[in-house]
Amino acid sequence: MLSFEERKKLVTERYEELINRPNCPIEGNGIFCRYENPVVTAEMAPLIWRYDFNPATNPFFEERLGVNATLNSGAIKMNGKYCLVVRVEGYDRKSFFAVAESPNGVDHFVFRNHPITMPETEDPGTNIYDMRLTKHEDGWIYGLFCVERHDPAHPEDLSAATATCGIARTRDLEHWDRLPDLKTKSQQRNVVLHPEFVNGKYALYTRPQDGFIDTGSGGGIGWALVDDITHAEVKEELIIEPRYYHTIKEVKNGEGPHPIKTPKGWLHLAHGVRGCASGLRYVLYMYMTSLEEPWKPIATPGGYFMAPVGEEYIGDVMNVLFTNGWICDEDGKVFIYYASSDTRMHVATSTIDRLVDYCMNTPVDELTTAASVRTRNALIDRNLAFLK
Ligand code: BGC
Ligand code: BMA
Repeated sequence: MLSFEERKKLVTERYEELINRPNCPIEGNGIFCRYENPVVTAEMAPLIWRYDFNPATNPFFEERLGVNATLNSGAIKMNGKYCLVVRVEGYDRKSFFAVAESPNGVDHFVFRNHPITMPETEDPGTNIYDMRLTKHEDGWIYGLFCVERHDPAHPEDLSAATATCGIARTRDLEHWDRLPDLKTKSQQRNVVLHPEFVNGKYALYTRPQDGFIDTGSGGGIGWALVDDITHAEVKEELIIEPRYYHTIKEVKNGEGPHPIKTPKGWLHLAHGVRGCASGLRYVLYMYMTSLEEPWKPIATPGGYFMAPVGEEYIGDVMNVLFTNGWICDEDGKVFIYYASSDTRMHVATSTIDRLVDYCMNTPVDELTTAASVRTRNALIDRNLAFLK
């Protein structure tokens, strides 16, 4: 094996190569482009987070504090940079948040020196993850995330846990004010803050669930208005994006990042989950809601928008695509940040025009095989007539 100096040189070269690697789009289905390389991986976590650089205390240049995965990242553009608040997971299974920034949104993502030190509430969490960032019209940038704790009702069951929505706000992604956790009747993961006031109130996309994993009677993506974000409480919840039998969102669904405002309506990106022999399959899908009444669906394209391909299938939790961040540039270009198999971050790019076209003109899922064949035959007949 190599010496301290040789290892340091090799490891540093590999790291530099990764963060300087250019990324190229791959033409796909006309709706979005995937990119050749992931944008943030565990190997791109700074070396000073993982290695002790002092030969007196680390004579073999061992990586003693490894990073297991970089996944489900919130996204926001700030001072001209594309910023991801990455869920970084150590070898110890604890997640924390850290900011990685890129000048162009598709490559050269580099982490800031320190991860985020998130202040705690009086009831500290065991784990925090999956932040949704919202630059709200009140002037603050909010981060809503899942706070997980061991379930005190089941002391004997070491996997019994509770999921709650944590809330914090910042101006610079560096200094965070922690607000009290969201009060709700049920457990919550995937809670997202809408960027505008609605009827003078803060508006949340919620995801009520019966237990830690089971959404059970929680019917899908909910909508709730909150009077005071510094003591946020959900009193009433309306299900706006339901789950259905034998669809891509049969078992669960959840809002991704906050919706983007377009002239035609609010554009939403979400995840849908179904069960299969190999476990849960997570895919991404889209929908749109009304500009004036963001809780009312106006377009629900059937099927998935993105599902894992190739290397994306493989990782810590297989067969999973998950998203909680996207950035829309002034020129209408959209950067969709998604994680594959709870392991690494990718980007896909598209435009508002293409995504709105996709939502408005993709046939809805009519929920039976017979209806799906009718829809496909109608397309074939139109094509045969047109191409004659
Ligand atoms: C994990 C999450 C996962 C959740 C439900 C948590 O312990 O950290 O990634 O979504 O369990 O499976
Ligand atoms: C969920 C999410 C994610 C994760 C996914 C797949 O419930 O909240 O944290 O990506 O499971 O493991």
